[in-house]
Parts: sequence; structure tokens; C-alpha cells
Amino acid sequence: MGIQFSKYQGLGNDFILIDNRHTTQAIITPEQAVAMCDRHFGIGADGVIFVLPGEEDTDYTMRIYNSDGSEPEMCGNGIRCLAKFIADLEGIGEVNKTYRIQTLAGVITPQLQGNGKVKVDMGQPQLTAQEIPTTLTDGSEKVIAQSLEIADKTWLVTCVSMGNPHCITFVSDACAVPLEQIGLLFEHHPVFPQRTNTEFIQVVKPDYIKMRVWERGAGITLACGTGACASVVAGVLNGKCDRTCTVELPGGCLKIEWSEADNRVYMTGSAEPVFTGYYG
Ligand code: ZDP
Repeated sequence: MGIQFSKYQGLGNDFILIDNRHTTQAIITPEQAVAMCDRHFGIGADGVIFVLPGEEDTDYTMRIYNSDGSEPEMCGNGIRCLAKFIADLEGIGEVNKTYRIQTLAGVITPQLQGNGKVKVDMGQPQLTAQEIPTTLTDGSEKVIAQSLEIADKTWLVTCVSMGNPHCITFVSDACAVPLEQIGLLFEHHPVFPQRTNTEFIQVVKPDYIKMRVWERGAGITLACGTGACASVVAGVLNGKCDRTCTVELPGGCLKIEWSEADNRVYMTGSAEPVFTGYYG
């Protein structure tokens, strides 16, 4: 019969969801995850996500492998898919249902909304160099519009952690960025000891930005939820964006709000089932 899985996608960022509620050990190895994510020899996905039992006061635990088998701390599009998957497993159609999910980036709370979208409390961004982590500035300092040499060009980068590391550059035309040539150079630059996700942002209006992303461990993807959150935070820090902003990604739009009241970032967007099957 193989391994039962469900595939979900959020703005074209696609994931294989595994019902792992019966045990605290992930039932798939990183090597198997790489094979399953392969778009020609496998199911095809940007990552594999597990729903494990909750710890302490949380409902469930989320773990994720990137398509290269590495394990990120958090995944914004993935946690919206996970909330939908859990609701489907539990047979819950109820709206406004909120789950407390344990992740390697702390407790994250997605809420199912009446319009089919999922709103996620993504927690507070971390802004110091040591938290991101990067060696671009002194450890206790923020990293705002710092120079970074890549491919014979100087880029002014702002770094933000949403549990996972992001490096953001503002450009006049996001479509013109040669992502396939420079993405890996950002990801593996020695100033990022844990590697980095990289976003290129075109500010159309202070409340509407266009983003293209190179993801750590996954390459070019159609969307990145943590990246959209990090980009709006970077836009506010640079005086380019409003605290409430729509982010247009190749796979669709996310609404992001960096709340002044509680310093937390709220992300709202879609997540949909694609199909269920057995692997192997
Ligand atoms: O930090 C990383 O290694 C990312 N590749 C994790 C996945 C992030 C994701 N694209 C998101 O939406 O936040 C799933």
C-alpha cells in the first residue's frame, strides 16, 4: 500500500502532508523526503510536512523537511496547509477554529476563516544579527540596508528572522532579477552560517509589493509565507512599506500585517488540498 499522504498547496508552494499523529517520531527519513519531493521520479513538492502529537499546551507539532532533506524551523505557507489538513483529518468544517502548533520556531497559531482562508499569528520577528543569524553586523545590532557583494554587484540587504533566516533586497523590477544565477550565491554566502532564504522586493505602493524568492533548501518557489512576512518587516524598517501590506508572489497574494500593538506578524492566505494517495 505504501505511505499514505495528502498533497496541499498554498499559492503554489506545494507540500506532502503526512498524518503522523500516532507517534512523536517522523515516519519518513530526510532521504525519503527528497525522493518523494522529486517532480519526475516522485510525487513532486517543495517539502514534506508532518502532523505530530502536541507537547505541553499545544494541539499538534509541525515538522518539515525541505525538498533537499534539510529541516527548517518554520514554514508559513506550510502551516496554512497543515491547519487545513488537520481540519480535514478531524472532519471539522467549523470556522474560526484556532490551533496551537508547536514548531522549532516556537508556538504558532493558525486560524481557519469563513472565507476558506487561513490567518496565522506568525509571532514576533527577530531582528538582531545573532538571532538571524548573520555576521553582516555586530551580533546585537539590526541588519538594515547593509552592503553585500554578490556576483560583482553590491546589494543593500536587510535581514529578518521569522524563526528561519531571510535576506531581503529592494529592487526596481523584481522580474528582472536573475534568480537562478544568484539565488544559490546568497543562500550559501559565508555571512549566513545557517544559509538563508532570499527575497527580492519591488515596492509598487507602500501597501502593495511584488516579491520573488529563492528558498534555502528548495530553490525558486512560487511563494514563501515566512518570506512575505519578513519582507514587509524589512519594508517597514526601511521606511518603504506600511505595516499592513499585500504581497504579490508568483503564485498569488498574501495579506501581511506587522501589528504595532503586539509586535507580532499576521499572515492571511489560501491553502487547498490537491490529492491524496499512496507512495511507494
Ligand atoms: O527556511 C527554509 O529553509 C525554507 N525553505 C522553509 C520553507 C518556507 C516556506 N516557503 C514558507 O512558506 O515559509 C515554506
